[in-house]
Amino acid sequence: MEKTVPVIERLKREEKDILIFTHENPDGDGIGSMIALYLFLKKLGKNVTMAMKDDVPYVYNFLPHVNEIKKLPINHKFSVAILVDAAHRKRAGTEIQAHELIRIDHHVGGEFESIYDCVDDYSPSTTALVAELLRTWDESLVDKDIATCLYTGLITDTGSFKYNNTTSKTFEIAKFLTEKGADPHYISKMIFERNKVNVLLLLQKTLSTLQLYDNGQIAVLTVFREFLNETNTTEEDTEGFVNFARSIESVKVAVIMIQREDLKTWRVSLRGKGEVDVQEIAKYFGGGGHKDAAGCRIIGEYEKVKESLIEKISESVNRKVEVMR
Ligand SMILES: [Mn+2]
Repeated sequence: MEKTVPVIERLKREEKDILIFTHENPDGDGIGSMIALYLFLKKLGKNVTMAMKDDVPYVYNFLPHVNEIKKLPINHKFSVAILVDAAHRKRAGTEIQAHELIRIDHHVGGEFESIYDCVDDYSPSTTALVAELLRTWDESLVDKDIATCLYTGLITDTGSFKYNNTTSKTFEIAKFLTEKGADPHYISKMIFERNKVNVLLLLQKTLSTLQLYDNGQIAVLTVFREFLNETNTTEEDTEGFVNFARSIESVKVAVIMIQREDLKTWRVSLRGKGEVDVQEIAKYFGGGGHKDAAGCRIIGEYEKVKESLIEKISESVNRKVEVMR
């Protein structure tokens, strides 16, 4: 893919230190992209470090070489830093020091900063872009560990090939990675079948908050801080909960509001089903994402925050109906 060529040429030239980093609250796509790129560049003898602000979430602790991920911030200025799976370096949640920035991402709304931006918002995942990049560079260096990391991001960002970002190209990349040693059964088992009982208890409490609006077109779930305390779980354990709200037949937009430690900030995740562009809604509240999956942060009192969200979502849902008529 031609978009990857300037990045490859730039990295080939790099003889000093390279940092690879991803966004805070990292997911399978961010971590998978980061480790895959790290392993590949290491094989080429590059001086490379991978780092992020948060710990590796439990579900991704099976990935190869996770223990080599360093903690951000790092008090050192790198020659070049590669941001994966985020539109802006601010998404790292902490300061990054580097002379030059490369971006590999598939989010909508980032600004192009240089020719070293490998951004394609049609790509199902950042790992799909990284797979293309590594294939273009030197396919023979893609081994089982690298393929495992890339396959992980591909299935987590496509909901195991269920979301509308899944195309024949997605399966083509999955085929390539499987041929390189990624084991689909093993990876799915590690990600989706290692739930802790506490997480199910948290899910139970969260589902009890379900509220429907606009004739069942909008579903809202809430994770109050006390739920996390009572079940001895963390915010990262709520990953995927919003999909239960989305799975309701009548629902067009599903929302989960997660109360942060300060009790007044709400981390909001929005999920669509192809009809309503939830990225637009998130953008209104200062966030971003994709058409079917987006997020934002809102500060305020619970009922008021919820009300303003419902109002905005309701506008989009009803506008859609009008257009369809
Ligand atoms: Mn992603």
